[in-house]
Amino acid sequence: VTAIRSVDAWEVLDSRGHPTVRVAVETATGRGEFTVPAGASTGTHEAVERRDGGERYAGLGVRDAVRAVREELGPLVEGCDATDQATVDGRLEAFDGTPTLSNVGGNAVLGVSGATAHAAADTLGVPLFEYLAPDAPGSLPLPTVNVLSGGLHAEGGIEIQDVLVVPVGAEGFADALETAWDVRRAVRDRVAAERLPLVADEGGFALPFDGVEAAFDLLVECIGEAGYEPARDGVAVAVDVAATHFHDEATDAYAFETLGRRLSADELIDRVVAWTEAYPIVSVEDPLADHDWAGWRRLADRLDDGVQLLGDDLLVTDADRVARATDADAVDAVLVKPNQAGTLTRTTETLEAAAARGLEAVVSARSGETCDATIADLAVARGATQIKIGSLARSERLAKYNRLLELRHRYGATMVGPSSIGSFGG
Ligand code: 2PG
Ligand code: MG
Repeated sequence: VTAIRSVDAWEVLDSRGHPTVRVAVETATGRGEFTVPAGASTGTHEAVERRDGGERYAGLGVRDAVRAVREELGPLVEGCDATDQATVDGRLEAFDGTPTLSNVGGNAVLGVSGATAHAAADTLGVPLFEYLAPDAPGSLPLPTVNVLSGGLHAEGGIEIQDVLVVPVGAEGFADALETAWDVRRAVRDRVAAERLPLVADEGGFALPFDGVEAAFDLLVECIGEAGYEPARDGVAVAVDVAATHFHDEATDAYAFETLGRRLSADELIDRVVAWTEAYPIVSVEDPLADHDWAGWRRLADRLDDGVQLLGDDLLVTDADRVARATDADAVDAVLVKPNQAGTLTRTTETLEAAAARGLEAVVSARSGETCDATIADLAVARGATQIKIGSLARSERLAKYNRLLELRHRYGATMVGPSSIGSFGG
């Protein structure tokens, strides 16, 4: 009964209004859907999205990927056991034949992979997290919540992409969400006194700061205004520099418009270290471009033990790159995005590689999302200690936070949180 009977796909629109792929997989008694997310600040080595080009939707259409699911990938996996994710994903990967799934398209492949897991869980009559979990119920991740946005998610703003609030000292997941909400509200109240705050791709505020430090200053002040203590073990701050997107290969420099000049890798490293000394920052993501392994290593040497160095574009949810980065001592944590990997199996292999090597795992949404909440179940099932979904606004973000609240309420999952950042209970 768990054999895949049919695979269907169609084009839908994501939170940026861009076309994306939705796939439905059916067995004799079950059905599952998955909708593929999309990044804006993508890593050089991640799975490749297939887009149609041409006039339609400014070239962003995904009809070719949809057709590939219906005509090529569907027939390939029909008859396979939906509960045998590794075999399904193996067939998809072998058919594509490239590491980045550039022939068929990572969006086509991940659509089938994700919908297969949902169909399997539905057929077995268990919630997705339980189906994906070796030991259910797992623990809830510490939320890292976007408050201020820049980079490619809020053009015209600061260079760095996300300034996040991390409620390290919260009593549990619900308390962590409330704390982050209070801080976001305090920022909103402060800004709304002068202007209507614009909301960026992930629901954070896009503000015209004079420099990155002004963004940190505002967030830290608002943590205090909301009645909390800005501290690494209280209410802390995280940053996603997303440096790849403002690194200029020709000059090997980082274009820092708000400074009015370019920074070398070492100047950027100095700056990042200075931020962590001046502000209660507990996590730094993608501080350097995704090719600069030596730079990451130099920064790792200089960062305080209480600051987590988190690889996103550098690691692209790839188990081999996780191994390389841990051997080089270049990261403490890995960001995990299923659509960077291209299949669920590769995603769980990356989570396993991280666990085996003592790295923290931060399961993450993309900037282009839908109300698909699969990553919430994945994070809980696989014991990810942190999650990054965006801000506490916009339905595509809240669908995932709300799913975590459901896992807490209905299944009793509790927050454990990262050992490197703090310890939790409840
Ligand atoms: C990131 C993600 C999510 P994008 O860089 O971490 O914030 O952004 O999906 O655009 O790559
Ligand atoms: Mg990132």
